[in-house]
Amino acid sequence: MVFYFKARPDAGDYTIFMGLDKFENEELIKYGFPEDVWFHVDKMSSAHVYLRLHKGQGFDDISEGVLEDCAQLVKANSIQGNKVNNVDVVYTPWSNLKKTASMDVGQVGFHNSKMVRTIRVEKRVNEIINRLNKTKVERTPDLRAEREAVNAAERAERKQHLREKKKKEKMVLTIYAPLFASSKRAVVTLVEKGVEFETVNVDLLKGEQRQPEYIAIQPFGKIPVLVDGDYKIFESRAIMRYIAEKYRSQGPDLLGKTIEERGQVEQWLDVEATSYHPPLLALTLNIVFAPLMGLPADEKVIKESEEKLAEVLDVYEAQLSKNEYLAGDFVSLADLAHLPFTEYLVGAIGKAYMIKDRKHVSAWWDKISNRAAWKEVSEKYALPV
Ligand SMILES: N[C@@H](CCC(=O)N[C@@H](CS)C(=O)NCC(=O)O)C(=O)O
Repeated sequence: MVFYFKARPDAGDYTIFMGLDKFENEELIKYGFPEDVWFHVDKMSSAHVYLRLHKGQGFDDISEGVLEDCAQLVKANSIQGNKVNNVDVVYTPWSNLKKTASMDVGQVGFHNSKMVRTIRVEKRVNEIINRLNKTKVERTPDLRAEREAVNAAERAERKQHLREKKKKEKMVLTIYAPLFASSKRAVVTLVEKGVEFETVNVDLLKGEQRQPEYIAIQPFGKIPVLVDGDYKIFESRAIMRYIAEKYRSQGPDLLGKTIEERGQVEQWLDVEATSYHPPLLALTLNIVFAPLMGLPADEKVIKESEEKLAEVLDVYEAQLSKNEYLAGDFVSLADLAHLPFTEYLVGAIGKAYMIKDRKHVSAWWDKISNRAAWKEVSEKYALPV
């Protein structure tokens, strides 16, 4: 038979329990829970009192009030200890209890004496004992079955945890709309890094990017988007940074090795986004897309954009006469970010001379556009127009 008590309610819902006799105590030792804390009057015979903590709680989580309840109860249930003042009560986690075959019934030792704490009980406090006794319930539990049920639940939880972990590990990244130029910044970074990914097509020409299901993923209705499990990121250059950072330990280090190199990579990524890309985008829209959509090309915009782009490329020429790549003598995201739209420039836009006429820019373009990763991307995910 086991006696169950409720600790002071203001401390939370805690059960304190003790066995009927030393035989019952043996069962309690055998089928205890990792959350159980064992109490005993030091150097005197006493009941074995247990406090069942909540899952995940440990020794240090016992509040002063609950500790006092347990110490009072164990003192009151010691024939000798109940009669004297100033008794010491020892307590330790159930897992620290050591029981060997040679020990007598009711005898117990500790694996680690450092895990045993002592609390001094000056005198019996009847108010505490009476309060605890009012909550007393007797049961004859099947301790072994209870323990086995908990073991089974823990095993199931561990299995579930493992399944989820495996699922997460197996989960491949998904990139939306790999065929379009902005998306290819992300795609080429994935390929450079040797990261497995899946693709989902979004037909911009049919306006699929404005459908509510897509807006739920990308509120601006733009591509690309990268989905990584529960995580989602948009803006092509942000995606590049995310991939390069997450998979830093594999493939080429596309962010630079030092803080100074990283600074240069960021600087040239910004140059691409704010100085190189806008005039090149204007050329792409007016020369490649306008005719497709039956719109007139704006010749003034074309002229001004070419002039602006030429000025930017002159700065690139100077930079690339000093370094092999934009951010230094190492290939980086800053270079890769240029690939998709420069492919339009030397291809459908028909202005390859802007690159070829600049010796260092031309050498740089040859190098980056001949990288295996880019070749794979431009072949596998050929531009739709
Ligand atoms: N700054 C964004 C630009 C994205 C962007 O403009 N994507 C274009 C395709 S290259 C798009 O989604 N256009 C569809 C639309 O505007 O409806 C990025 O780099 O990700």
